[in-house]
Amino acid sequence: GEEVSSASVINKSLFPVRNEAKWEDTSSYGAKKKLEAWFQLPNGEWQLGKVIKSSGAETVLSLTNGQVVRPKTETLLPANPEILDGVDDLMQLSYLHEPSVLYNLQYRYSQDMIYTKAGPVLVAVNPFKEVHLYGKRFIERYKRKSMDSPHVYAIADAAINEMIRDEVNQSIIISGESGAGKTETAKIAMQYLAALGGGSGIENEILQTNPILEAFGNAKTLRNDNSSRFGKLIEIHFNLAGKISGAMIQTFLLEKSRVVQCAEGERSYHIFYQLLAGAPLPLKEKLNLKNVQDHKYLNQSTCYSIPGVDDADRFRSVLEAMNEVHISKENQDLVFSMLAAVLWLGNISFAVIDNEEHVELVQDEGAQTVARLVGCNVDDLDLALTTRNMKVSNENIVQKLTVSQAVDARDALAKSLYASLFDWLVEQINKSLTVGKACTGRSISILDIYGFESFNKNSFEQFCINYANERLQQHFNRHLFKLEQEEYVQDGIDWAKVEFEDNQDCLNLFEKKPLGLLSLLNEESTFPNGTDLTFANKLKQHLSSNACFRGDRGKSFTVQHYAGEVAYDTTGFLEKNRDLLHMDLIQLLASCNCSLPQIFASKMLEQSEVAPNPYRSNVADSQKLSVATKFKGQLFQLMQRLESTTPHFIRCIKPNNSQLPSIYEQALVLQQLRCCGVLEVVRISRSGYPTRMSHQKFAKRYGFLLLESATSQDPLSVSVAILQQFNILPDMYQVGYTKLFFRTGQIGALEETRNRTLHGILRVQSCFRGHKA
Ligand code: AOV
Ligand code: MG
Repeated sequence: GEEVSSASVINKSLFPVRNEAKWEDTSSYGAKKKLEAWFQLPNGEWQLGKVIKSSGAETVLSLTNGQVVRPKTETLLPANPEILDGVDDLMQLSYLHEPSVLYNLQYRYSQDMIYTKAGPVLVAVNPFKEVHLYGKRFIERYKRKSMDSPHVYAIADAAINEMIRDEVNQSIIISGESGAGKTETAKIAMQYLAALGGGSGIENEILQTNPILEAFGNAKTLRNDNSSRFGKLIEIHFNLAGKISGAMIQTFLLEKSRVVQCAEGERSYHIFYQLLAGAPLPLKEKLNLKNVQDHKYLNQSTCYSIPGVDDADRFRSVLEAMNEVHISKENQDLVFSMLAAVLWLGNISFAVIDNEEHVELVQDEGAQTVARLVGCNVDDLDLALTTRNMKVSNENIVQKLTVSQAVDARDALAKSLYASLFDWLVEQINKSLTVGKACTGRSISILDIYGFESFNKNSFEQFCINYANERLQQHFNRHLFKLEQEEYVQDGIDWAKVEFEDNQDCLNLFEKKPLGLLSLLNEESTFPNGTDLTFANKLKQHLSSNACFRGDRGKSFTVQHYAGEVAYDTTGFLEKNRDLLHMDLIQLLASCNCSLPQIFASKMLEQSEVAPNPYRSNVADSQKLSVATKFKGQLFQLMQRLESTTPHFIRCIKPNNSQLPSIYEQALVLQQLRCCGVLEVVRISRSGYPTRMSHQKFAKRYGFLLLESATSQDPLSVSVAILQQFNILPDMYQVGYTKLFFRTGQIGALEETRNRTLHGILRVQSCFRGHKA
């Protein structure tokens, strides 16, 4: 890995290293005055300054660049005492506000300490370089508990211990925006769990599912060279002896559209490029594979490779992984045939004959190759792609398609083949992972789902992704409040329940029946005359009274998400929600003499039978459930499953948009902290008692400040004496059975007195030393 001195790149003027705390406290009694304070620049960034003078309303502050400013005192935020620099839990900060949290994370990040606790949540800042925190040695240390700094390993370890101790299933829920490090974090957690072993190589099999799923479900986007385009939950099963007995993977809503179209600078799914680069010659010939540039689905973007990634090499890793999870050679060949069929579908074109009345498949190399790979007749392929059988009042009529309808049919077939292949692969992997079938034990689930997305243009994909994030956020809120409040109750302190801002209104906006976003979308999707515009208009007509909704001009609307506003453009919403594969195409697949298309077809038919939909009476409609409905169902199931587990939350943060190491962009980090709810947790903590210290520690740390010794030397009595001497108001703290609980800022004042006293002692000592010399 490349070694970059992270500290060197960091903007020093923003966050000076504070090592010379010599400035004087000019106030007569310093307890309430800060020596340093945070000052907000006009561009929104925060700078630390030394307080030169404070006269009530105005404070004179000397910034690190030498500039002296005189802001209103009320606009300043107090800085934490130095002793709190880089604390490994944000809960330990006396002053919890945006600059102090930002500073603390950056302080740690510059020293490659990318993990920090925010109370019960682990915050992970993406290093974009190799950090030496992983591997056997570290796993061992966390297992032996000889290391306890915040880490994914520590979270995984806690999950294992709690699973065993409480006999409750656990979950590790990872969130954060695209490129923040969720997938890497999930793998690190899996690594730790796998190190527990299981026998018969099951742990290695579990790890080997990653290269397969990433090859088929990840792609290079503008944000992330290895962006997951699906959500994943992996449930790892343990037997009664605490060893891994198996696993089960569930996936959510793969982004199908990428198979047939992708933006400039992005790529389609990795596996296509890997296959083209890495397939041995005989396979290449058998599948009639050409160069990347020759396949239309891949050449819409001129991006064919990823810096630092060898696709051919990755292909070999995927083959190895497939062997490891027991996908037979024959099945592997079938998989590659399907991939090649998808690629060649993209090269199929249509010719207009009979004055645009009729369109015909051009029976060239593309059409021939597709027919051969899926095992059908070229004429049948032609018919399925260019005509449509319809039943109108018990009469069969054949409708001829226009060119654009035929192109849509072709693309729908490609998307559906790929998505079916993905699902089938997951099924094969699951079969291999559940050999043991030991349902007697417990499980730890790891959730790696797409994070909240807000782009300049947001479509149906973002709509679904952000809806999923609203659900997850609710889960996050509920559990954090619960945990927080449980600790108070356990330690026996008085506690009035904290109210918090929940996102139920936004969830209602999505889920309410019949007047919610999802219901209205589904309804409009079934109207033959429904368009994206009529859909947008219906939303405006029915939802404008909802505070989380705003109708915009034309086909747009805005949702006030917990993480911020997102403006959606309804273009393509209905089509993507319907996601129809016409019955003619399903029948074509069913008639193929290749086993995979047959299996795919029967799955689709099965689905349409078990899920009849009253307002989708057209028999030709294969998928009776809309995408949104299926997705919502999956999410509800997921939430139910997570609800029965003890959750462990990891929030990944992307420190810059360039995927580069050692660059920490304050505004970007801040926006994510706000979005992903870390500041929310901090806010919750502030209204409670964020600082906790055991009686022992408190007595030891501040006991020497007592003017007269306490009546008893036991830690609790000493603690109470300190509280009294420093006149800490009764509603600023609570005394628990084992700990003292403080409101924010209280320890800060004590710390300063302690520091001043220590400084005084030091000064006196150096004086003496001076005399001797
Ligand atoms: P994501 O899963 O959160 O994005 P990834 O886990 O794919 O993000 O991380 C993006 C990239 O960041 C990786 O490919 C690594 O190069 C780097 N990275 C992340 N975590 C680490 C780490 N702990 N150590 C070193 N490098 C890391 V998305 O799936 O796009 O929402 O959809
Ligand atoms: Mg990912």
